[in-house]
Amino acid sequence: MGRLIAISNRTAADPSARAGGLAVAVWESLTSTGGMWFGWSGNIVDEVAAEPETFSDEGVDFVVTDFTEAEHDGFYLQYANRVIWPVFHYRVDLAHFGNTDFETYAAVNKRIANLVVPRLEDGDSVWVHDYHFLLMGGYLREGGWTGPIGFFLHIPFPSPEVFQALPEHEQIARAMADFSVLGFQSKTDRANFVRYLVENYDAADEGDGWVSVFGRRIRANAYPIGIEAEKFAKAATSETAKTAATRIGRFLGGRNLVLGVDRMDYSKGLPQRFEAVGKLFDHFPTTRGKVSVTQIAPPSRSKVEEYRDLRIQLDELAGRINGDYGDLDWIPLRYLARSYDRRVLAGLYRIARVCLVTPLRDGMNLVAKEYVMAQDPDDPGVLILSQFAGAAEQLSDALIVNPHDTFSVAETINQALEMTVEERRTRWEKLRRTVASEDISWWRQKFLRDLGVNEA
Ligand code: ADQ
Repeated sequence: MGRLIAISNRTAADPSARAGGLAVAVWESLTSTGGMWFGWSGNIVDEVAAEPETFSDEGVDFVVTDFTEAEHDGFYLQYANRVIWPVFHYRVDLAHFGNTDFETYAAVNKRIANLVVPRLEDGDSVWVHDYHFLLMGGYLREGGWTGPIGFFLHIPFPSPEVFQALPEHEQIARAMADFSVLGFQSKTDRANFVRYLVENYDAADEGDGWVSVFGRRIRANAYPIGIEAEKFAKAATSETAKTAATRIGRFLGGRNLVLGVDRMDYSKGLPQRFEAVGKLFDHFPTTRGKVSVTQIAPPSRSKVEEYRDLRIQLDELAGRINGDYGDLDWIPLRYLARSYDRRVLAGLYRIARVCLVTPLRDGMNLVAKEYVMAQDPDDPGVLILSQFAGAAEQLSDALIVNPHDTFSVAETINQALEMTVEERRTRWEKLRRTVASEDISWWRQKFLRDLGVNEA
C-alpha cells in the first residue's frame, strides 16, 4: 500500500497541535501509512534556506519550509485571509484585491509543490488541505506528478456569482480541476462549484460525483467533516470539565447558561447574535434575571484590522445590553476574548442549557458537534444552529435559524429555554447518533476511499 502525503499550511509537527480535529485525522492516516506532511514551519525569515527542514516523528516524515516576510504577507495575510476568506464567506465587500498578492500566493503554492514532487514515489497519494493551496493541483501536475491528488476545502465554496468576483477565478478553477478528488463540506458547496463549471466551461455533471471539464474527469463530492466524538464525550465528564462547570456555576447562581464559542471572526455572526440577545430581554421579559449569556471568542491574529472593528462593535453592543437590562446581581451578557482548553470548553458546553451557533457562513462548524457530544443524556441542552453553517445539512434536529433575522433568533432562544426535557432528549438523541457515527474517522475513510487509498 502506498504512502499518504499531506500538504497543509500548518502541520502537526508540534505534538501539542495534534489535538485539533483536522490534525488528528491527518495524523492517524499518516502514521498508518508511514506518510509525509508538508507545510509551513511557522517561522518568518529574511532568506529562505535552499533545503527545507526535515524530521521524522512516529514514522511520519515532516518537510517544512520557512516563509519570508513578503511571502507571509502576500500569501497568508493578504491573498489567503483577506481575499479568499472573505469572498468564500460571501463578504466581497471586505476583500482587499491587491496587485501582486495573487502572484505571491501562486509563487508559494509553486514553491511548496516543487518541494513535494521530487519526494513522491509511485503509489503515493497526495492530500491537500484548504484555501491556502487552491493552486497546488496545477503545480503538482506541472511538476510531472500524475498520481492521485485529493483536495479538501474546509471553508464554504460560494455561489458562482460570488466566486466570479475574484479576478483570478478562472485560474483558480482550472487549477482546482487538476485535483483528482475535490472534497467540500456540504452538498451546497459542491453544487456551487459544479454549477460554476457547468455555466462557464460546459462541464457535465455525470452523477456519483463525477464531473467532466477541461477534457478531464474529476470527482467532486461533499464529505462533511466530523469530530473525535467519543473522545469529546469523555472530555465533558473529565475532572477539568467538572471544575470548569463548578466555576461558571458560581457565576450563574442558578440561572440558565446560554453559550457561544467561536473564533472572533466576522463570518461567525457575533454582532447579530448580540442583537438577538438584546431582543430576547426586550420582548421576552420572563427571561430577565433568569438567563446569563456567555460568549467565548478569542481573537484571530491573522485578521487584525477586521478584528479591531468587530471588537469595538461587540464592546458597544454588550455595553448597551448590560446597561439597559443588567442589575445589581445580574450581568445579562458577557464575553471572554480568550482561548480555553478543550476539556474546559467541554465542561461549559455540558452545563449550557442553550448553545448559539449562528454564523453568517461557515464551512462546517465543529462547535455545534462538540456541544452535542458534551451533553448529559438525562438533561441535554438545545442547539440553535444557523441555516448557513455546513453542519445544518446533517443536524436538522437542532433549532435551525436565519442569523440575520434577529427577532426570530430571540424567539428561538426563548423556545429553547422553555422546551420540555422530553423534547430536548428526543432531539438530542437524533443529533448524537449523527455526530457519533459521522465522526472524524468516518470522514477520513469516506474521502480516502474515493481517492483510492486503501487504509490498512
Ligand atoms: P473554524 O472557523 O476555526 O474552522 P470551527 O469548525 O467552529 O471553526 O472550529 C473551531 C474549533 O476551535 C473548535 O474545535 C472549537 O472548540 C475551537 N475553539 C473555538 N473557540 C475556542 C476558544 N475560545 N478556546 C478554545 N478553543 C476554541 C474551519 C472552518 C469551519 C470548519 C473547520 C473544520 O471555518 O467551517 O468546520 O475549519 O473543517
